[in-house]
Amino acid sequence: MMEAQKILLLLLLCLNLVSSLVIAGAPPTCAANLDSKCADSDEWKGEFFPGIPKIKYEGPSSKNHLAFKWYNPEEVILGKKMKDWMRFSVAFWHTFRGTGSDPFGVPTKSWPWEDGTNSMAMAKRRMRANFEFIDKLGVDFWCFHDRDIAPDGETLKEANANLDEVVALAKELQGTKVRPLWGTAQLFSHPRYMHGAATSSEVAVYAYAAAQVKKAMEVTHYLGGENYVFWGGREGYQSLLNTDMGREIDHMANFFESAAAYKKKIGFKGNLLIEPKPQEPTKHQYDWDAATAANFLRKYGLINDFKLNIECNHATLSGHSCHHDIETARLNGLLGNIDANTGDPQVGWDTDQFLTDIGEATLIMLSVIKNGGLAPGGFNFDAKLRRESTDVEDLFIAHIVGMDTVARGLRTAAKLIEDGSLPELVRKRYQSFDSEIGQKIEAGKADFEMLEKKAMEWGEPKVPSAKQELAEMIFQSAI
Ligand code: XUL
Ligand code: CO
Repeated sequence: MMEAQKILLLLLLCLNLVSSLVIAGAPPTCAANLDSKCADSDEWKGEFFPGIPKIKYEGPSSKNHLAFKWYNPEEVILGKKMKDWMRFSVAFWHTFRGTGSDPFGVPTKSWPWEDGTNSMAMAKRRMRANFEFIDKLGVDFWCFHDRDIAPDGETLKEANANLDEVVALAKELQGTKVRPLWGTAQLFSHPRYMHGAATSSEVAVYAYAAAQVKKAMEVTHYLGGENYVFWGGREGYQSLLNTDMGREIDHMANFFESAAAYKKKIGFKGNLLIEPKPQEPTKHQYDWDAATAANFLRKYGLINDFKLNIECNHATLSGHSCHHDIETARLNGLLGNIDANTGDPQVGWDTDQFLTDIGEATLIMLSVIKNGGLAPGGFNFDAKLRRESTDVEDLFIAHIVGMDTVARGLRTAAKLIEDGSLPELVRKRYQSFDSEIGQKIEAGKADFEMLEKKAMEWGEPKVPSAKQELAEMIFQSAI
């Protein structure tokens, strides 16, 4: 061995010793470098998040960054416990598979339990970390894609076997209270899906996607999942010159029809949810906002079989506010779930940030209250840490601030409803329709001849103020 190599080896050994000493002094964690019992065994009794307590509600004056200031799960607001309004969920793919990589850079996060592989042992260790996280955060739900939680296989059969093994562990770790808010199949990252999954030009890809969804529905059902989601990241086109859009959208409808039939066949009682999105990352997406998705469902006679999963960052990418798409879904009777996140208004792609805007959260909660809640849906944190946030505790802080923001939105929305001046402003704005003629219009009993007679009789209408600034004043004074 050359001298330089010897010195390097010595240096590495020293470093290793120092890190072992640091680890020995610290509370135990399921670190990858512990050649540890926790790698894939049931013997591990240590913690993945040592030093992080169970997160408690301490009220708005608390300065503890590991406590809730606004989310008090058992507190009753407008007749329902906060936890039942929210039904918060942790997204496995961001929280446990997010690495901080982006189109310009490699991963920035190195969680102590990760060994850099996509092995079965790693999948199981991550699953244990997931349930410790969920327990400490105090939520009842989690969401997953098939390929986040278990490694893919050489064949579909092998991939299914991997999934079964990890799902069996998840079932055991879930206990009796925790369950998936929704599960889904990952039909976008593998090259086979480059032309789409249900809308691929290749029938073998359509069949492969169907098989993957079939399996993912089965495991979601087995885990007691409350919903099943379809997000078609690659269902769209780059150019209409080489695309038969009509045929592709028909295929998408065929696919959803088969999924609805299979749901009934296996007795899955949860909702099937379609998640609209304008582009990912370069395609023109077929179900690009709540209205387009609602029209699609109506056109193909699927409106009674599906609801929508509205993601805030997707709504803003389609040029709407999150509130707009939630209201559109609600008014179509389709509001099934919210993927709670936010985008950066200056950055034109899916940044999936944790929602921290209280005004936005209040608007969202006004819709959720009108909807009578979201159950069996909830709020899934489809959100990730910034690339620059690299401490383990950041995972907790991000969820805590997200939960507190939505909780604060609920409190403010309840205040606005109880105060009554905003609903009264809206009621007054439309009160002319409470008249005899207005009621006839609303009952569909006013024909044009009758309306023409009235218009002649009334003469030039007096048009009142919309009082928008007053509405904004009332809204902001409640926050
Ligand atoms: C991607 C996205 C997905 C879906 C599930 O933008 O939101 O994670 O929620 O596939
Ligand atoms: Co989403």
